[in-house]
Parts: sequence; C-alpha cells; structure tokens
Amino acid sequence: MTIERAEVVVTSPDRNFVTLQITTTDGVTGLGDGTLNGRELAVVAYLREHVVPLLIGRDERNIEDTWQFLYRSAYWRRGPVTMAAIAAVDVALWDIKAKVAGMPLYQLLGGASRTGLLTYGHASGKDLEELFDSVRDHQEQGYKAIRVQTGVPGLTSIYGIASNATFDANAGVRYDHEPAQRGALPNEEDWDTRSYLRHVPTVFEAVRNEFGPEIPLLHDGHHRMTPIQAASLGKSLEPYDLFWLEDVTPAENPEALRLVRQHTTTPLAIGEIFNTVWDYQQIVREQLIDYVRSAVTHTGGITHLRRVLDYAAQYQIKSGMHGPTDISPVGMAAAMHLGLAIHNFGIQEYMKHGARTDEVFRQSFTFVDGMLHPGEQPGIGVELDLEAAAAHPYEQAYLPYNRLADGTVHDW
Ligand code: EZ4
Ligand code: CO
Repeated sequence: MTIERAEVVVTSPDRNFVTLQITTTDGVTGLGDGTLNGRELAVVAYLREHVVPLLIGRDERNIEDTWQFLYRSAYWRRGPVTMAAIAAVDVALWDIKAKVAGMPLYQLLGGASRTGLLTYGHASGKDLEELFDSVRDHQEQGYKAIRVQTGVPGLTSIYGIASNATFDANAGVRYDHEPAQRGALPNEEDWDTRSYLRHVPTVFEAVRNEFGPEIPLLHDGHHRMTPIQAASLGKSLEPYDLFWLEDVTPAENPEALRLVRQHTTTPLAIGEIFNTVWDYQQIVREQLIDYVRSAVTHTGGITHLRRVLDYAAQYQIKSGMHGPTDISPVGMAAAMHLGLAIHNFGIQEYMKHGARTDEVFRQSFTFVDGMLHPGEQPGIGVELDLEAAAAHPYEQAYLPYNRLADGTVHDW
C-alpha cells in the first residue's frame, strides 16, 4: 500500500490548530500536528503546496526515508515552518504504522519505560492571593508539580498570568494561560527586568512558606534576561529549590548559557523554539542545560526529537517536552508515547484543552493523580472529527509582544 491522499485540516475550536491527515490506499489514516502558534497558515501553505504533492504514491512504511527526503530535498533546511510541517508528516506516518501493527505507538518505540508521565501545570496570579488559589486549584486537579508565574508590581500585563486573559464572547471561553489572542494585531505588553528580578524571589519564598519544601516548582523567564541578569536570578532562587528555570536568555545564543551556568546550580531548561538537534549541539555537549524543552510538533516529529533526546541522554539531560495549549491533542499524544518509551524522561508540561477542542479531537489518554498515560488504542490514540472541525473555521490570532517603558521593543 501507499499514501493515497493527505489533507491539511485547519480548525479553531478554542484556538487554531493545523492537522495533517494521511490516508493510505488501504484506507488507514494517520494524524500529525503542525500547529505553529500565530503563524499557522505558513505551515498550511508549506504542507499543501510543497509537501502533500510529494507524498502521494510513497510507501508509507518508510518513515525514516520520508523524513530524510523532506529535510534534505528542500535544500532550505531547519526553521519552525519547515520542521513543523515535517513533524506533521512524521507523526501521521508513525500513527499509521502503529495502527497497522495493532499497537499503541509507545510499543513500537520500545515499550513503556514507566507507568505514567509526571506532569506540571501552570499556576499563576496577578498577586500572591490569586497565585495561592491557583496552586491549590492545580493540586486539587491532581498536579504534583507546578509552574509559578505572577504579576510584577508596576507592570500591567506580563507573560504567563491567567488573569490577563480576555474573555472571548464568540467562543464563550476564557483564554486562561493562552497568550495568543484572536484579532488582527498582536497585543502589546510591558516589561522591566529590574522590577522582575527584585520581585520573583519574594514570590518563591512565599510559595515555599505556604506549600512546603516537597512540591516541585518551575518558572519560565521567557527569554527576557541578559546572561548576567539570568545568572543573578538563578542564584537568588537557589534557596527555593526549583525543578527548573526555563528560557532565561534568548534562545538564539547558546553561549549565553555558559555564563549563567558558571554562577548558579538552579537547573536550566531551554528549547521550546528550537527545531533541530543542531540547536542543541553545543549546549548539550557543554552540559549547559538539564532539560530539553522541544515539542514533537516543532522538532521534526518523533523521528527527530528521539534523536535529540538520545543525544541528550549521554549527558544525563532529560526531556521536558513543551505542552502548552498550542500543541494540539495530536501533538500531545505523540509526546506522551515518546515520553513513555524513552529512558531519559523528565517531566511533561500539560495544560488542559477546552471542551470544544476535546470534541474535535477524540482522545484515549488518561490523567490520573497528576500522571498522563497515552492509553492502549492502536496508533497515537486520537481521531479527528472532520465535521466538528469544519464547524470552527480559522480565526487570526497573534502572540503578544513587549515594549520597555521608553517604547523599545523587547524580547517576549
Ligand atoms: O509562550 O507556547 O513554556 N511555555 C511557554 C508557552 C509559549 C507559547 C507560545 O506559543 O513559554 O506559553
Ligand atoms: Co516556555
């Protein structure tokens, strides 16, 4: 059998998702996620115009060959659009292979290395009272590890705070924790690193006093600091024993992490905007990080992310796969199968999707006591309801951006 057709489905139940559905001549279907938050239609065009025509008639069993063909024959390698498109094809082909084998995908990847995946959820609040409520709410939902983000006095709107979310009357949902907002233009947020650096350690002190020493706590710096500022933050957070501190400096410059590393023992995570193993080459070899943040969806699929994680394993670096709501249920399922199979699993970020999304994507995973499991359905365990998907057409949405007090654009 061969690939008979491949459709790119764009749907916007609670937010935009790009899904590739590949169908073989035997009628087996596979799904892959190609969602690139705020730039979705670039991946749609890349797939529809330049990838789908190349897939028709190919032997769907040759996943590695298809991966190498799409990566090398384009000549213009890497980049988020290319690698999300290749990821969508790769995961769809793994889904088909596992369905044909009659096994959940993790079995084809070597079987389960653990009983479930430790997750972390996103607690946030504009002040401590709101934050504590949010931490308690996450604990009640079962989360055993929690990311902590708060407002900073003097700043009106910053990354990671659910209370900044706007109510979308059309969709009838709050975009809690979801930074991309529907609309024709990106929202502007404000930023001041000195205020942030003064405030964050006081927040972690308060959270440890309230919730005790046991609970794993995480924090995302979202690319905003210089190396010396990041080093200072890492040091000032050492008493609060973070599970990780994420994206302290802009990800383009791996050398920045050398300086941070020299000054602090706070574990570091990076990579949600990386696309290939080449982005990790130096920081893994020099042991500048502790966790790999890449998502299957943004790193060329199962085939390539596994390569990254096997490389990282040589240095005791673990997975911390990106799992915001902009990774679709298809991308999350792929992450769960990979995370269950690899030896160097660390933690899985998990934000729940909205009810409308769950109607469009029927899923087999379970979330019990803070642990995810992909389930035992053959394939990745997700089916796309095309009718439900068609009821939610694409709506333009952008991630926000930052300006400093004097108007200078800053990293977001
Ligand atoms: O801002 O996925 O750790 N999580 C994050 C995310 C990213 C969004 C961008 O689309 O940094 O919230
Ligand atoms: Co992040």
